[in-house]
Amino acid sequence: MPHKIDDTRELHEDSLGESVLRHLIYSVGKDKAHADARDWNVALSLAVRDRMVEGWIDTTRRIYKNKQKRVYYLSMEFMIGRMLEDNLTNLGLLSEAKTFLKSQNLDVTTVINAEQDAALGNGGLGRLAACFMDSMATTGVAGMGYGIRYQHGIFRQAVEDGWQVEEPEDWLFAGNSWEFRRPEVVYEIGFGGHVTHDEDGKATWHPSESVQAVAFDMPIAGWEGDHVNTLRLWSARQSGMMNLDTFNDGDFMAAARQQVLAETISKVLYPGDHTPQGRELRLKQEVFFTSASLHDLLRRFFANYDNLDTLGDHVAVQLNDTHPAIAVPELIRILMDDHGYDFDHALKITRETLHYTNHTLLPEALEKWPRDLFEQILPRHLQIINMIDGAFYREAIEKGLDHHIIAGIQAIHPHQQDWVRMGNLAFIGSRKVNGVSALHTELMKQTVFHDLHTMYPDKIINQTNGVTPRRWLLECNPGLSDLVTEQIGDGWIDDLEQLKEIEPLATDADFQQRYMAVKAANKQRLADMVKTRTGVILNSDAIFDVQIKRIHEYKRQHMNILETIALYNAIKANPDGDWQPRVKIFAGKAAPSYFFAKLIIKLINDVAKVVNNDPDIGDKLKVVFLPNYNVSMAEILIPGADLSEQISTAGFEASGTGNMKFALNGALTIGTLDGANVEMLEHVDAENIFIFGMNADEVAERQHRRARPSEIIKTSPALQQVMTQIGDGTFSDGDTDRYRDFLSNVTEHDYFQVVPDFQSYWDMQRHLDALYGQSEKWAEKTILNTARMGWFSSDRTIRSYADQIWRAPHKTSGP
Ligand code: 26Y
Repeated sequence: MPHKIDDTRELHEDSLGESVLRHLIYSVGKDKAHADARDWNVALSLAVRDRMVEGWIDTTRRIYKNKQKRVYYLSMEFMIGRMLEDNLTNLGLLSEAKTFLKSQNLDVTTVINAEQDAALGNGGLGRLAACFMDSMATTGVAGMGYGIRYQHGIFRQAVEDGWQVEEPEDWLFAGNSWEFRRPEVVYEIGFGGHVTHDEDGKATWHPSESVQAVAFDMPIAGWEGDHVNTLRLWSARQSGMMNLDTFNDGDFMAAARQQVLAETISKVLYPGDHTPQGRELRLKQEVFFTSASLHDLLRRFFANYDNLDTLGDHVAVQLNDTHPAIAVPELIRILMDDHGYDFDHALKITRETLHYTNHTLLPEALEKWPRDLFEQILPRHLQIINMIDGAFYREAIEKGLDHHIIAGIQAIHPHQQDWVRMGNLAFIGSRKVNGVSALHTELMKQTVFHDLHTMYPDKIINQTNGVTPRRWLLECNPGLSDLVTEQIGDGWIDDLEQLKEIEPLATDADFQQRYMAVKAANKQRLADMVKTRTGVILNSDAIFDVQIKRIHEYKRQHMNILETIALYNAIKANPDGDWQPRVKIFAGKAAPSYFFAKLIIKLINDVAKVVNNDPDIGDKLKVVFLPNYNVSMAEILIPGADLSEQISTAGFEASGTGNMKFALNGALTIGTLDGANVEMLEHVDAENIFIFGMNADEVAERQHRRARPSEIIKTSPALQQVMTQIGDGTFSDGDTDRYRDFLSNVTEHDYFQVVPDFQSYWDMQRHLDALYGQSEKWAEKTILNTARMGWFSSDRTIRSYADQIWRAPHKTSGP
């Protein structure tokens, strides 16, 4: 690396290989003869980490010296995946590492795969946070991520007899090579207790319990490694030492109990995404990491400035959904109770500093907490929320809003008093509020935040999501990366719009042939993984049709499996027909408490069993459910896909980011006009993306009318047959009970409108079958997708946040 700061200049002049060997002996404590893949992984990771530290210290000094505006990204979730290849790539060390591993007769993939995925998240929101960390470092934003160092990330999903079974995940069991424990960075986080006021009215909160938040840091290097930011994750620890009196009395269990209680706060990730969550422990987790992060960033602020008046000029805080929304009253509390600001001034500073991103409109995923629970755990914060509501009320009256409307948008409804509504609180306390795609932002204005938007018409803005091209093209698809680089150079890696330059090659026969050869190799890699994990052997001439994401009704995996059954029936009715072979691949986790989602997984597996073993079908159709979907699995699935399923009920998927990764890697999209699909359509053009079904307005209208699906089913013999088979036990060994709930859901209510969209979905699938047969046309569209997806780089997204929300400096793109 170009960077050598004075005091480390002489520290490692040795080659990467030499430092790996040194770490193998002195850090891992093994010799070559006894080292296994994980030992090599750790030794290599430590050698790479050494090389990140210089740029890290250098970046920290530079930001401090220039007083560069800092950006803090507060997120309950960071879905990072493996870090070794990412860091090797960004530091330009990948080929040196590969050469060295080969010289030791080691298989590179085996060594890289020995790292556990860091899966500290549920899905899209957490993965977005990870892409943003990479892009903030690449674009030179002085960014820092704050989250929780969960001891157990999202559960491991096993599939037993077709049903999802959750198993504990233990990513830290062999340690985490990337992290630095910072025992000196520790904050006391209080809960419960009461509040006193002195004669001047100054409040003091006396918590009845407290835990310590201890920092663990991971360096995050941007492309080319010279800007290195920090991801700081908090771990919970008992306050003070173990109670020695209890211990000496011989009651070790009682002493240990306190410790266990404190540590539960960072023990495990809550595995729900769009399900209602009302657990005290989750609220404590939110307070825990938000409060620790605010204290930490203020401590850093005071290294440069001596009062908080101008906080918002030097610091921008981004709240990743409402999970850290407690930051609003917590920052006001610190300003008032610790630094003597009056309420109005504290609110003003807070509203200059905080910003809130909304990721969902689903009512059940909007956080609210029982007021009583708040009062118990956070008595001072509740007082402050009431003050915020009071100030807000006065503002609203001044702006001419009516009482009823105001009551509906305050944090606490003044007459019902039962809930603290975190979305309203975050909105009121933030300077800017953003949605994550154009459509989603528009719907925010029209629906959940309608009245707040009327009151503050400039607050809501759009920031369409993006994905990092380093992980989601360069690393996961080396074949395509090399091909592209051969044609246009490697400038696209941090300036993805340069991919446009391959557009003229979309109709070039030679380029098409080479592009499709890369796709074929990626399909083979995917097929090998499927064979290893499920035993199913895939025909690589088939269309690889992939739907991977959390299992949820609004994402409509069930519409996909219904279409699969209809296709199975059609093939069976005419086995000698000229069928385009297809492989249906599904993967994704269901929230443990979400029965219907688990039933969808069971149905997929039941259908797979019948279809895959039917001799009439053979290679024409295969169905696969891959257990335990995670980031590393996505890195194999996405480059190997021909077709990407983005089929949510229009109006429900805020953005989607998998949709972008697939298209970038040359899969064609079958999808609805939902989330960022709408903007993908604008970028790739209507001939290159396959949109079907109702739009958001039509869906809303139909839901409003409570239109019943039965009329439509009657007119569709194919769909009727599918329903009959699911009910009569065709796929459930004669069990006519198993899918009773499923059938009544779809045929009676069908809230997510599978039935009215079914026919257009089916028609579009058959259109794609025919198109796949015209291989030159397919190749052209595939190449155009890659060429036109440059705008969806998260580097673009981050620069846009930096300009429009954070007002923070960054490197501009391009040469
Ligand atoms: C409150 C709790 C139960 C909760 C926990 C996690 C609620 C929601 C979530 C996660 C939401 C989420 O992942 N949303 C997704 O965010 C992505 C990034 O913006 C979007 O692309 C995707 O459409 C959206 O569903």
